[in-house]
Order: sequence, then structure tokens, then C-alpha cells
Amino acid sequence: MAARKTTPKPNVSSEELTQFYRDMLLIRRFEEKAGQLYGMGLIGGFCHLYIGQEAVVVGLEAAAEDGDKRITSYRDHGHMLACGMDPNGVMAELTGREGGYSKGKGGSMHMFSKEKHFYGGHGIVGAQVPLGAGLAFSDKYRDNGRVTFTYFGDGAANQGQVYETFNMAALWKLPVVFVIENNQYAMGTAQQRSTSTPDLHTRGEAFGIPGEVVDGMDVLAVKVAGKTAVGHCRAGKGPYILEIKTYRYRGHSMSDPAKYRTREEVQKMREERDPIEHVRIMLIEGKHASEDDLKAIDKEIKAVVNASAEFAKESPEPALEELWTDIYAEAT
Ligand SMILES: Cc1ncc(C[n+]2csc(CCOP(=O)(O)OP(=O)(O)O)c2C)c(N)n1
Ligand SMILES: [Mg+2]
Repeated sequence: MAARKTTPKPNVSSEELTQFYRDMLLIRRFEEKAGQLYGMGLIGGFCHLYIGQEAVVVGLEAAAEDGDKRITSYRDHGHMLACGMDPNGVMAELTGREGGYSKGKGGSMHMFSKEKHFYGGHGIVGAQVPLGAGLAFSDKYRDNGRVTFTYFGDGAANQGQVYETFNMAALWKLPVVFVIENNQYAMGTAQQRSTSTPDLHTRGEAFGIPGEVVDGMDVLAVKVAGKTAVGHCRAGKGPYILEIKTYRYRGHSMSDPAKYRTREEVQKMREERDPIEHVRIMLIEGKHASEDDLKAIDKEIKAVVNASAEFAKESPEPALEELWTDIYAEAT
């Protein structure tokens, strides 16, 4: 990717730009705190951090409307925070406590919110892709104008079920945006080692699904592409593919030895393409905010994240009887 380009006066209001900064920073600080709690042994099992990819989900949420749905993989904390789920409930789920979104029984990869239309959190690579089309099918059936954002990775994009889903989604003109978060790695495998054709946004061509590639380190570019995609879906034209080029700074999960890439590669991305720094520069250079304004936001976010960690530590472990609840869906 090219070196950072900034547009001091982009076509965006100060309020929106500041909101992007705040939303991305919340994800970054929350993830850093989750990493710390993991290191302290307070979070068990798997934990996949989203640091570096914040602009993807924040940009797309800015293109979403009330009632739109979202579903994603195990790298899911950012998606939850961006759609307005409570940091306390997310952190408490990470620590396996009663106050968590799944009452401490799901952990990092298995959280849901009916209220925010967040359908998980899926640990099986690619499993959420057909489920996302199913969510869109229900909206199409109800004719309610809603769109589903179905997120998956560059690795998942090579799975067979993705193409079966593309076929049905195109055939039935389902209102689904397939968001390929191309962070260039699937665990320790770089994209060029696993993927015959790198242009993942063209993968829908055989099914007549349009796609575009987006700079995922630029939240404004992501929002613009998101608007195009949802506009296409809401017009009844069927699915749309966004290949969003991004980068994860941390390992695949907390237990990744990171031997497959150099420190310099990661450092270069952080220094030249960081999505939060990009917005910070726009805010300052465009005189949308002062250094003091941003410091105040940083402080506010830190307090929210620290409070979530306190809540997560103080919430009790789930009672033994909880083993027998939430197993079957209630009849509606
Ligand atoms: C069906 C299945 N196969 C393998 C795994 C192990 N696995 C977990 S994540 C992952 C890589 C997926 O990479 P990508 O889709 O690029 O998503 P990213 O982790 O980069 O967000 C693999 C192989 C799994 N969870 N499920
Ligand atoms: Mg990947």
C-alpha cells in the first residue's frame, strides 16, 4: 500500500470525523485492554484482536441504517463495539462472567445481540457466510428494506461454501453486502501463498455480483464504498462485494508466535498507514479539533475501557445451573 495521504479538508463534518476518531479509538483501547487481561490469565481460550482493522467496521457502520444486520467471524470485538454493544458486556463475556453478553458461557467468539442486530461471533472459518445470506433472505421475505453485512477474511474467501452462497444470493437477489476483510494473512499464511488470484473483489463475477476494492486504512473511503454497496442492495439489485484491504498489527490470536512476517513490515504499516492516526491528522490539520480536544477524548475512552475491565473482573462466574439454560431456541 502507498504511503499515507491525508486530505486536510475532506467532505465530512467535524462531528462525523470526530465520531470516527472516537469509535476507532474505543476499539483500539478496548483490544489493548483485552490483550492485557489475557496476559494476566483473566481471559481464557481464544482471543483474536482487531487492532489495525478499526476503519473497516467503523466506516461500514457509518453507511448502515437502523435495523441493518451484521455477522462476522471470531475476530469480532470491534464489530460489537462499532454497532453500539456495551463494552462492559463484551469485556465480561471475554472473562467468562455472568455480566457478559452470553452470560459468560460463550467467550470471545460467541456473543450476540438481538437488540443491535449482531448475529455473532463464529469460530468456524466461513460458517457465517451462508448464515449472513440467510439473514438477508429473511429481510427480503419480509420486504423490510434491511441489509445484512456479512464479514469474512481473505482466508475464508477460498472456501467452497462462500461460492454456493454467492450463487444463491445472486439468484434470489438477496440484500447482502459481502465484506471481505483482506488483512493479507490467514493465520500464518500470506495471501500470495494460498490464493491463485489476488483480486478477491472479482470473485463474484461468475455469479454476476459486482465488487470493488477499498482502502481499509481510510475510514472515509470505507464509508463511501459502504454507501454504494447498501444503495445497490436496497435498490433490489442483490448482493455486492467489498474487498477491504486492511492489516492486523497483532498476531492471528493471542497465541501466535508471528514468525511468518517481519517486525519491519508491521512497523511500516503502523507508521505509514494507521487508520486512527490518519483521522487524527485530518482533525488537527483541518482545524476540526485541537490537541486538547483529542486528549479529552482519549481520556474519556480510557475511562470507558477501564470501567469495562473493572466490571468484567467484578462480575461473578456463571452459576452451575446456567449449564442447562440457553441450549434450545425459545419458540416465538
Ligand atoms: C473450518 C475451519 N478451518 C480451519 C480453522 C482454523 N482457522 C481459524 S482462523 C483461520 C484463518 C482464517 O483467516 P482469514 O479468513 O483471513 O481471517 P482472519 O483471521 O485473517 O481475520 C483458520 C485456518 C477453523 N477455525 N475453521
Ligand atoms: Mg485474513
